[in-house]
Amino acid sequence: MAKEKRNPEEQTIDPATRQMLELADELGISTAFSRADDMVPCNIGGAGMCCKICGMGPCRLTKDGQTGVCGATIDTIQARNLIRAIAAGAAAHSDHGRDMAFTLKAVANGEAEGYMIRDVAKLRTLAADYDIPIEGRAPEEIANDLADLYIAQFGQQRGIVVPITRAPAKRQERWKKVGVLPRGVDREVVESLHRTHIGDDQEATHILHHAIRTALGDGWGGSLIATDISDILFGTPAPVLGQANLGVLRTDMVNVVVHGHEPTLSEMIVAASQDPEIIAYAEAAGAKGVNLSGICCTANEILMRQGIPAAGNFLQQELSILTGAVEAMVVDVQCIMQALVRTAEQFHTKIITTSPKVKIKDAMHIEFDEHHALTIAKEILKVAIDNFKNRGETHIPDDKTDLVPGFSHEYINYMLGGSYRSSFRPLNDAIMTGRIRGVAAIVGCNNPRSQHDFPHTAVTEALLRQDVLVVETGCSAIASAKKGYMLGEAGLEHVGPGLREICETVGIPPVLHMGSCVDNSRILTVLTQMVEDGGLGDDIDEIPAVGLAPEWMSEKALSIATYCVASGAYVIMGGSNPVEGMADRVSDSTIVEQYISEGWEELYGGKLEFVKEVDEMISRTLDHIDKKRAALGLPEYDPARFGRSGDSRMIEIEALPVEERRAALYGEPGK
Ligand code: NFS
Repeated sequence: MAKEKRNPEEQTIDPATRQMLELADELGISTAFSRADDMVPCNIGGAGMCCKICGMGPCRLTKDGQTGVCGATIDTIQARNLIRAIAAGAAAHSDHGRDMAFTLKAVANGEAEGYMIRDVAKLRTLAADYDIPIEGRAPEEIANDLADLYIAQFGQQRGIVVPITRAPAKRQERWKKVGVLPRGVDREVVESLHRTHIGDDQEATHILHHAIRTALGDGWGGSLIATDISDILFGTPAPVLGQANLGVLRTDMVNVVVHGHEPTLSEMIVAASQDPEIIAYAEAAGAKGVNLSGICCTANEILMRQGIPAAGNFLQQELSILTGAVEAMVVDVQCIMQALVRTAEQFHTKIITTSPKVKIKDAMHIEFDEHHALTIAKEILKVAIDNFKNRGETHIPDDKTDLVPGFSHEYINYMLGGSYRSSFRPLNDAIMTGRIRGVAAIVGCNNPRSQHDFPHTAVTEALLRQDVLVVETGCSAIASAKKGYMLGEAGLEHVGPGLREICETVGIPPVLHMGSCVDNSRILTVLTQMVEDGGLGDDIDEIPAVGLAPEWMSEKALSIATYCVASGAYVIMGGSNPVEGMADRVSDSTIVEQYISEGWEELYGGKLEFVKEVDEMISRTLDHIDKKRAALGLPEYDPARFGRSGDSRMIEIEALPVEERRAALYGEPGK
């Protein structure tokens, strides 16, 4: 296959990214975009047809009926590759959850410098869910018990992981019947690895049965634990004003970009950056202070809680360094490219690794320890400030867009019903009447194999026009933020009439930012409450909703997709299909492809499909939503019925002559 070099217009739709890619070309610096163009993907491995789990191979199965040296068939190999990826994704999310649980334990025992329990109400609600006594106890005592309970979920051998008891009752019954309730988070990941060792589980559907159990241990285990504890320690998100894109970098301040996933360090860096000692230190270095911004899911964590701006999503990490304006990029875990170090060498930027689990060759390492977090955060900021004097020419794009993130499950409840009648009732009602056609969760990564941000925003725009309410997390959320869909009125011209009315009445943007990738667990709890509030069936698979990851690339995305399917959702993944096999040559789809779609749908009511074309993603989403509406006996979606109340009606009324306006507002006199 010939190598194809794309120009910046073809590589991304984002103007700031284009500008930086042009600069990279000029300077002869490689980026993930240019490396993707140079590296032709392996079509054998990419389609799941390569097995390298033992030393007799690697075996490449490219002909119909061919097997590996051990006799493994293509189905076995594809299923093994898929479950291993899911297990790695589940491990990454869950290990994050574990670290959060240990931090909570340290905070409860007064051993974590700088941290405190910020959301006592959420702590008490969760503790009560698990029968931990709350009356007459200090938050620290309750937190200590909750931390112990959560820590135990990882190494637990028998029983079920406790957060899963928060799923709808009917769903739990289904999981019990099929035998996929996760016993312990780590146990399921380990079993995935054991089953896929040479000479073990060799029936594709049996392997994939355990993939469901492993992924459920992530979504309703590790990830949900991570979200719960982040809210308890740093506050449950509520709307706040923020900004997104590379234009958030400043010429007159020390720029520190935090990148990765865990909020423990980044939250402390936020606190340290506002410390008078650090501000004075920065001023002494000739800067106006420290300007923090985020990349990837760390960006989402501090954006939705503190309004700290997001410099960009996954594919903008290297580009932020190309601006020449970043004194330090501080990274923890996940989605961090090794290429950052080579790029940083061309500028003055210091790459600082902080996790005991992640070092990058030639990067500076300042190890984070939650017991001395504030001290370490200040040390890191001083390294950045000391580096300010080495800054050369800068090229900061002008682009930045305002947004309002922070739509946690709890806030949506409050927003729709106030403190005393918090509820999802208005949302359910709007779906039932057809004002809102359905709900789509658009999540996940960027992938340089597609045009950066295009699949995310194209799917989002099309669904908004069709009155589909969109919730987003991760890099997808940052893509929408940059386009302005997360700012009330600003995004509304793209929105269908019924959804527009709801946005205007409730005062929400058409796309709700629900947090980082680990916070896809929030989407599970939202769907659960939609079921519990009634009118949309009695299980998640009955809701007219679809999940999409239009630019997926990470193993975590596969784990998320799988736990959403197991929870009843139809999930569409864009880009490459890791179980495509020889589908195009032998039949319409492989056995594994069929099983994760039709097979899983029979068992869980949700299905997983890999769809390359954006238009196809949109049409399958709408078909599924309409099918679910029909199954619930809801009226057929008809955009002509709505859009004549709320603000748009007021605009029409205000344009009328005085008498008619009065009549429209107050009725005819005497009537
Ligand atoms: Ni999630 Fe993808 Fe990474 Fe976050 Fe972005 S790349 S799977 S969205 S930052 S985890």
